[in-house]
Amino acid sequence: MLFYLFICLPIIQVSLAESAYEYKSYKNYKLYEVEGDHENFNKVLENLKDFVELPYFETRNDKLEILIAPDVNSLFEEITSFYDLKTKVVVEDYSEIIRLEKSGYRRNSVFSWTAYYDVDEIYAYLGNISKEYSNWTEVVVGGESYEGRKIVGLRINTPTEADEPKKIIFIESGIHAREWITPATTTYFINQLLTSTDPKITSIRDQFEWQIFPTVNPDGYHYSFTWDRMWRKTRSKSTFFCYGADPNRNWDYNWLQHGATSNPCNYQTYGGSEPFSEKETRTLSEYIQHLDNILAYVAFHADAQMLLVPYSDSVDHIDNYDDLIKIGKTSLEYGYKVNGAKYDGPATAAEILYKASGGSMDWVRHALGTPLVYTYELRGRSFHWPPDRIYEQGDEVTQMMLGLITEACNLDYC
Ligand code: 0X9
Ligand code: ZN
Repeated sequence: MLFYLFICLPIIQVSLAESAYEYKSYKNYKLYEVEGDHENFNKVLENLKDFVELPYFETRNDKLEILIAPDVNSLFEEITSFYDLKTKVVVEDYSEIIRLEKSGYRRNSVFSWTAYYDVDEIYAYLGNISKEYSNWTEVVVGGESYEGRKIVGLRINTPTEADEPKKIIFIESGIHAREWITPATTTYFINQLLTSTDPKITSIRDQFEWQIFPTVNPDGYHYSFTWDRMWRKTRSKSTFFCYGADPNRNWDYNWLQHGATSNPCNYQTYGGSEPFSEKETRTLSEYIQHLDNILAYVAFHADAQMLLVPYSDSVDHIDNYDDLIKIGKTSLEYGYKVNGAKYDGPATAAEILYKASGGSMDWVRHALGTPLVYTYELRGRSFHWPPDRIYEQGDEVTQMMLGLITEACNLDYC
């Protein structure tokens, strides 16, 4: 305990000082891109990781992206220069991005896709829309959070002549609190399924039972919305001072093997005290386990702009890998036609992103044998996406889902 107290102290001091009374501003935090030897990226991170506040870092496209607090700036410059790394500031003042993001246009109390909304507002939208389409939609509860919130989703199941129950398409989104674009595009997609007059969209709506959960980490999302924009984890209490576990490292498959840490004070990838230690993952996994006949499990993340297939901690290819790739490619082609945005993949995370164990996608595939399992990493920069452009990714996701289903049916999965 003393050990954690020691390593957390500087981090705690910063966060208490800045966020005890108001939304953490991130004033003068700089987003850096670092180029050079990868081994040296790790050395820089090793030097900083447990001693200073690091709200975000990730290696992407051969570059390290890292957000640096003003009081760490000179130390960071010193260490990177010591390891012969080239640094470039890509965002001068991170608080400016947050300010713009929060100033999205809200039409008088009508839920829309030109602003970001807190979890209660998202749930209110689901409640309202389910009343509007009460003959074939219902609000469903997929689990519960540490702070006692429900994990609320929408079930869409239009009437059918067939005797057989429909296959289910399950959508999980918002497992990482700060990836705000994912609940926004998921609700956008719900709206498309319910209101679009495009026969292709109404046809996929009618062909399946949909279970769509826009924010499966409601405490974390609320915290990110009201206290700390960069919060990723749940909000369970781990030690006197450290909170939350990474809900995408907490599922019971190869738990803590790769890309996760057992340090509860780690801001990003603490895997929890044991598999399913988090109420969110435990209750949601129980809910999913009791659903019959899931054809596809789709998880939405941001913002690596790629499509991933299981497993995330191995480069081995699973038995229907070729089909998953073919279906994934068609999905990306459909998405590309909307705005010309090119995604990496489809591939395993181990091949194009990094190895990470304990994610929902891997557990679903391993424990339930669900045939089609994907993680979409949507677009953005360090989890930000302008609110007035949510519709772009909403339309892309709609088409990507259409492409996925079209190709899956071509290959006889439907
Ligand atoms: O690290 C993650 O959990 C995901 N990337 S993110 O930047 N959104 O945090 C990648 C998830 C890959 N899938 C699994 N690990 N199951
Ligand atoms: Zn994520």
